[in-house]
Amino acid sequence: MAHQGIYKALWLNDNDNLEVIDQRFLPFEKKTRILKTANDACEAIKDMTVRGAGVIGNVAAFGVYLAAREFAGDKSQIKQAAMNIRTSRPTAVNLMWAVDRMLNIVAQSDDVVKNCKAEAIAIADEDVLRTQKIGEIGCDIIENIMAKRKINQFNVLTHCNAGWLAILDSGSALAPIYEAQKRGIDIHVWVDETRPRNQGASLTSWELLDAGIKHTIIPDNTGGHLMQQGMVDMVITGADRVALNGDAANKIGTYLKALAAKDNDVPFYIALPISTFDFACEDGVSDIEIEIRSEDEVHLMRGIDRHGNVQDIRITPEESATINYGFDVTPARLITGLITEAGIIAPNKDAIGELK
Ligand code: RUB
Repeated sequence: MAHQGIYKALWLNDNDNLEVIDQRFLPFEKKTRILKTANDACEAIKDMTVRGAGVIGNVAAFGVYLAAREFAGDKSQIKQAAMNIRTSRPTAVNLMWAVDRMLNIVAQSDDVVKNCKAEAIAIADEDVLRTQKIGEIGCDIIENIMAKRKINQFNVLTHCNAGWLAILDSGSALAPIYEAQKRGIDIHVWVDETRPRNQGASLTSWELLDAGIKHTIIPDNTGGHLMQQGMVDMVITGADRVALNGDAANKIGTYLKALAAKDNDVPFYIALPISTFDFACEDGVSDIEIEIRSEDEVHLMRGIDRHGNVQDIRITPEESATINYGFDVTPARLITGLITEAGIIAPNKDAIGELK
């Protein structure tokens, strides 16, 4: 619930600094990190203290507020800091969307500090409402499929983390699952581990465990087999950027799940707020910039040793080359529908264009 800048994944603390859950240490340790400056916000996005398209957008928005405070309303310094934040990661469009919205306020305001704070809170409050709506609309789909197929238990497969750690306050892909729990639906979630950073194994599982929702963590290569065996009723993922033609960028590996879903007639939905559409991008597969991340994420795995210490251990020969694309693009033809706060949108230019 929205209440004056206090949300599950981040909040304005008593000193009016932005406090965020440090997602790098989950599920082993629940630590927070305090962001006092625009540069702190920028670093937190870059080093994955915070991640997930929605939350990156929120940290960026509050980051512009921190800049406004730090530079006492000096518009040119705020703009420079905002542009640094805007380029901190390339793929999730919510980051650029949020910074541009904040810069609009900066340009129009006399009391820049006050208005930036209000706007960052407004963006976050809107996300809370958007994800509630996404949850309700997505859960209606679940109920429809269950009624049509006369099944009493529902198995959904998800990739990466698109829960409340990724977007305030109930997530995108996980919002229908939280809503299903509220409605008393017997739901079970297949959680892709999501190599190389394991956002599924470490974050989605942590969220679902906390909520008391049945789930099973699976190696990334397992989904196709489960779908072939009739063990998946629906796939839902979030998105980092969806183009005007309906192509959707999401965590690397999403495309393979969509292919397997198509081959097995499993409905494949993407859940996203409208702020994740990039209306200027005509063709997702050819035009969305895909982040390439550090080779270390492939070479090293984070875990906990038998003494309870969080450790990074190497799992590869040091000399072997690796490549670490952060995202891939699922073509629109593989997507059953886009679950947004405005309803279920067909993944094509006509339907998406109407949301502009
Ligand atoms: C996160 C990721 C998530 C989407 C969901 O990647 O791919 O599925 O961001 O976004 P990363 P949201 O962990 O590299 O940031 O839930 O905000 O719609």
